[in-house]
Amino acid sequence: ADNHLASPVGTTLERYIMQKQGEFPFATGELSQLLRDIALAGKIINREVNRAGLAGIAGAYGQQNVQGEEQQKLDVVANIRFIRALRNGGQACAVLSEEEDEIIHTGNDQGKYVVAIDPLDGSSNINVNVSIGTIFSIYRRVTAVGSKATRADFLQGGRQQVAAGYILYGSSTMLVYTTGHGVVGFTYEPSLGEFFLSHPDIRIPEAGKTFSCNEGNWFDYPECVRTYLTGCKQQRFSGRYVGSLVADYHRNLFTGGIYLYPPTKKNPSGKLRLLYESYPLALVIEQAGGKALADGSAVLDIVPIDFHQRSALYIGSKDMVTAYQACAEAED
Ligand code: AHM
Ligand code: MG
Repeated sequence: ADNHLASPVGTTLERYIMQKQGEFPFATGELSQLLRDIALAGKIINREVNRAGLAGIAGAYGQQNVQGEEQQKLDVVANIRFIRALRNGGQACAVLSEEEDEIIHTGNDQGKYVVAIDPLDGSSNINVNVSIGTIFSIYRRVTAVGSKATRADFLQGGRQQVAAGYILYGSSTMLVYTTGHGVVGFTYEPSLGEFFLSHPDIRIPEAGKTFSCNEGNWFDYPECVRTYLTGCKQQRFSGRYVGSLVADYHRNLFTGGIYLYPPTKKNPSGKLRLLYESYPLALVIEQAGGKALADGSAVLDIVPIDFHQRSALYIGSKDMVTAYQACAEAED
């Protein structure tokens, strides 16, 4: 008689993580807890992002800062909030952030994981009400539990990531991640404060008809990139470029497409950061059946040297990235 009460209302992230953990009997639950902490950080940043438009008129809705402090920039706020969530969560012993030069030790030296983040990506879009995102990458530490994390924990290489993903603050807020067993997507329900499973198995279409790059850099692009893009145009593919990596990537993940950030005069090694932009998105794309290249190798095979090193990035549908690769190899 009470059947209607038992009818599923959707799987929350919490429940999903619990179920998955049950499938791995020897898992200790620490990675699960870390993913929950990241989701919490996402909710907090989502709140700040949503409020951002009101910040300039703070007085109008009674939120004026009594100390008269200057409104902090959203990317700075996101950085602080994210690190705080990880510190309070306890599973991450250290964090590497786009916003900070050096490793941030959380004080949880017992934590088994380290996390690299771009807390709020899409700098040109942050203050103009256009989609932005958070990107994260997780490693199991290689240093002894109980000691302080070191550079070695972060410089393990892309294939050693145990989980990676992103949060997109778009028309809806979504969390998309992989733990190496496919890619799942959750959509945030703000009135309930919960992420719900909306995309249980994300696969990128093998072929696509969308290319995403900053064409303003055309005259800096290597010849092979121009050859490839010219081919896209001859086939009347669509050009789509938000200028927020997470947004461009997310669209291509769902509809099929390729995102390109080649080397330019200004950024001779590419613009995107290997550890917290290229690596995590490359792991997600490979897990979704797509492909991610840098110059000369798969992104995940690049040997990391520096925390903030950059890479070229050609990422998306398998067939498109392979076609680009053919142009690049023909030029060699
Ligand atoms: P950021 O980390 O300073 O925000 O830079 C990364 C962003 C990406 O989100 C985006 O894809 C790219 O830079 C856009 O660069 P450009 O404005 O050169 O096209
Ligand atoms: Mg960034």
